[in-house]
Amino acid sequence: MYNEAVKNDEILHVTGANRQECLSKIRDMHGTGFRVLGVERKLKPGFFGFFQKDFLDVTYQVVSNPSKPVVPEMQGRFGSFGTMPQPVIPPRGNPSVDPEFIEKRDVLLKNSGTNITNTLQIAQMTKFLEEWKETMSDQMAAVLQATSTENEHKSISMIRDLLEDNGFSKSYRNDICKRMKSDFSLEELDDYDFVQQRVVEWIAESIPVAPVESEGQPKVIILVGPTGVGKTTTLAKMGAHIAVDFKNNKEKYTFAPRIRMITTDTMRVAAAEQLKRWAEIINVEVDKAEDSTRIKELFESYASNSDYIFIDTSGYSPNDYHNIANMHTILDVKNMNESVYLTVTAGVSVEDFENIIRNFESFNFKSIIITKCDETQTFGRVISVLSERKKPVSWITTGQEVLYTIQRADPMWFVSRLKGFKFNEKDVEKRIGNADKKDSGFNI
Ligand SMILES: Nc1nc2c(ncn2[C@@H]2O[C@H](COP(=O)(O)OP(=O)(O)OP(=O)(O)O)[C@@H](O)[C@H]2O)c(=O)[nH]1
Ligand SMILES: [Mg+2]
Repeated sequence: MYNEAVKNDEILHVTGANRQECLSKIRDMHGTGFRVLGVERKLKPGFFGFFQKDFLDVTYQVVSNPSKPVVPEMQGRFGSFGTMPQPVIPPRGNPSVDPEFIEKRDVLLKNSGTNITNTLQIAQMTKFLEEWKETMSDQMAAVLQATSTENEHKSISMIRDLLEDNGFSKSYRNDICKRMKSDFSLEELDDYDFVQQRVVEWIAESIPVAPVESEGQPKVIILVGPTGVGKTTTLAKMGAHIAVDFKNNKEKYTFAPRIRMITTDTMRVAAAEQLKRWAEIINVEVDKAEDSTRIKELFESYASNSDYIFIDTSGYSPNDYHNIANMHTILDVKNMNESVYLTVTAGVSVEDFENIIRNFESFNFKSIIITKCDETQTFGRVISVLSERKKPVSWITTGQEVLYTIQRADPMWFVSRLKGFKFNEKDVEKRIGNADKKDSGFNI
């Protein structure tokens, strides 16, 4: 069962104890007319998990012109057996010659100056360049992985698979595996429990968490983000929790917190109504503001008699540059000392999350709120992006109800939801210095 080449469209597999054996099997069947597509080490099931053996699974294609060199410096390793996986030309071309690149660059240069439209154009440009860079590094990673993972220590391969199951980005997975190779001795790698413990500690350490803000009188809190992520609901949750915290811990307060709510989502009647419905429950008025002049007026009249001013905004697609720029203008009020939070759902893909960060970057958001954490069980995607883009997370939300479904973000909350890892939570907590930092009330 593990020795035969199986035809599956044009992609074929052969398995064997090592690469040499696989390649000689392929040569026996096809001569030199083949191209290796990938090499994967797998585990042959044993009796109740015992006597497991690993084997190599080589994926290949039969080609009519096998000797065509693709990656000259790699040829020595594979030349006589077949050709290497062929790097695909990046779909959008090299930026130095790509017409789309030239066009975007010219528009940008023509409009040079610093206004929001340019900021968004720069975001588009950055996206394009990052995509290109990513395509190139994916190509390189595929080529390198084909040659390196077959010799990888079993613990590293197992962690690589676990990270993938948890949705971590390819670059995050590669970084962790690289660190394992450089930080662990062979004996340490042989101790899989030790390895898992340390890797979870690294993951916990990599999650940037925003500190609780203490400044600001009043605190002006603005939520921005794509459509339907839960901005309005999250503002209602924040307001409701301040009210509940006051009710439960009156000794902490000299007077009841004074809360105001403003919505800039004036086009949709339902949007203001939705916020009003929540606000009524905690006895808070909601004002509408269609432009920055109105926000300024409201801010000036509330500044001296409020503790919190919450500003809700319309959700826009991260690619709707026009409306995002408009919202920027509406929120442009001097001396408001606002804290802007980007709101994103936990189920977002790595690529979309990066795109959202890029296109909302111009709001200079302080931190990120991850909503709908109850709707997914895979948190590697958000951890990867928060860590790689160095964007701190401040809050998470976990349900549609307004009460008790918002809490401050804590790395332990995320790592305790990792699938398949065996580790001691208390030791991780000690390691990241979280053990004695317990939530004391609802501070925004
Ligand atoms: N499961 C779950 N649903 C949530 C959570 N937060 C909000 N929702 C739901 O998400 C939906 C959209 O919430 P809104 O608060 O209207 O989202 P929004 O970002 O203000 O939407 P727009 O203003 O249209 O951009 C509603 O059905 C909420 O009940 C959460 O933490 N978990
Ligand atoms: Mg809303």
